[in-house]
Amino acid sequence: MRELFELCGADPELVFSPYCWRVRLALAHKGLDWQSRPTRFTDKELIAFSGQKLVPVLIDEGETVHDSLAIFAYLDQRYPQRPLLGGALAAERARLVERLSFHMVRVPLLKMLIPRVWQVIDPADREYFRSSREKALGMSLEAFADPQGGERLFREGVAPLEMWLRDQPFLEGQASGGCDYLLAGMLFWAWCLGAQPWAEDSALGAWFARILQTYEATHGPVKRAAIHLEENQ
Ligand SMILES: N[C@@H](CCC(=O)N[C@@H](CS)C(=O)NCC(=O)O)C(=O)O
Repeated sequence: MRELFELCGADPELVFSPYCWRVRLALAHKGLDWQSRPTRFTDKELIAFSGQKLVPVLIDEGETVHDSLAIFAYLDQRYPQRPLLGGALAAERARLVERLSFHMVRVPLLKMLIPRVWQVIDPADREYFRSSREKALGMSLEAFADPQGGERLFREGVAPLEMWLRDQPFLEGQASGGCDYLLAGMLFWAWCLGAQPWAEDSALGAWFARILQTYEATHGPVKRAAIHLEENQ
């Protein structure tokens, strides 16, 4: 059996982590099934066997792999059909895309999504979420969160991708591949938390819809949170 330990909210079906979504999309790309193991922020004992504290963690045929990009590489090596990363050179390029998406997309989305994450997580996770994020950010959640500013930064960050996707249906060309899923995982994070900072009729919006539809065609509707935020959030 293949098991995927992935971050969930108070509702175990609400899976929203960008890194876990990358792995779901990669498994779907390979045509592989998996059993979800919903894991809350503080469920560290559930993943202790992996020797570290973050999800996603995949158990496949007795192998334990963590880290989304390492899981992509593992899946390519174990299941060579429909490569995600391709050869060593392509894998290095994917690492570059991963770093770019981290800074240009992940940071703006974090500014947008913090109030939403706060709402969906188990109340028992909130103290851990606050203290771990405030330590990493070097400031309070309230000082960092800026939904409008984050949305503006997101649009600026994805502007080059918008141009790219006007010329071809996927980042990787005519068919989706690892780089598409590295970025799409970030957008699934927003989507599952009920946000959509891209226009539906944009090239980026059409690209996201293609990836979402392909995933939903085999795995059913993706669960989204119904979130009501105050005017200024
Ligand atoms: N580089 C890792 C990052 C994994 C990561 O940051 N996971 C987050 C979920 S969004 C996590 O497990 N957080 C739990 C915690 O902060 O304790 C990857 O690509 O998989």
